Amino acid sequence: MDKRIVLAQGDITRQDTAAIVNAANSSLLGGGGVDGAIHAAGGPAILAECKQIVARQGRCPVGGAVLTTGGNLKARYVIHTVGPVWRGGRHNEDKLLADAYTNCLALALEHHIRSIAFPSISTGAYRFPIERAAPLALSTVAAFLAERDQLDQVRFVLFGERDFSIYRAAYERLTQEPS
Ligand code: AR6
Repeated sequence: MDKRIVLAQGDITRQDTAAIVNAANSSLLGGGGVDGAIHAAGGPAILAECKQIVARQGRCPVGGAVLTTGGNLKARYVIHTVGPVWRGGRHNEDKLLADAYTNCLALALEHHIRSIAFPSISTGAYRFPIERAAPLALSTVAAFLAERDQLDQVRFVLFGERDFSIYRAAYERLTQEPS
């Protein structure tokens, strides 16, 4: 596994990476979960910029990503992405989840961001099974990093102990796989 990928247990709003990722919805107007926590901690400047983006380019598609200020957060930027809602696994959910991670990383590179923290996208309100999401998230990020050296760290910040141990197990499994 790429050593630039790091797992941590905690609150994404407290991370000191240059950018943190928000698991948003297409309206970009806020919500519960990570989205609510990020807007609450970052203050109104984030929502104001989200509204400008929606006025300019419309709602954010599933798998897409947009960048705003980090407002009052330690992170300078928030990258808002929209993961897929789990609908049984046969509605392109895997591809859309991978797109969400990849588009966040591509946007980070465009803005010369060298460190980024992800939550576990789609595995809360959107009900994507975390046992399936974890290896997909990790392998998608590893594949992206394998071809690029502009990023120093990609941190996965897992909120609960159970989420953290599922990601850790997936990380170890991917590490053992011959590459
Ligand atoms: N830091 C890190 N992870 C967190 C935090 C936090 N502060 N809070 C929750 N999590 P969710 P989704 C974890 O529901 O499934 C919103 O209403 C949580 O335990 O935040 O992509 C949006 O507006 C879970 O593992 O995002 C959308 O409508 C993970 O973050 C919808 O929810 C993702 O859970 C998006 O749903």
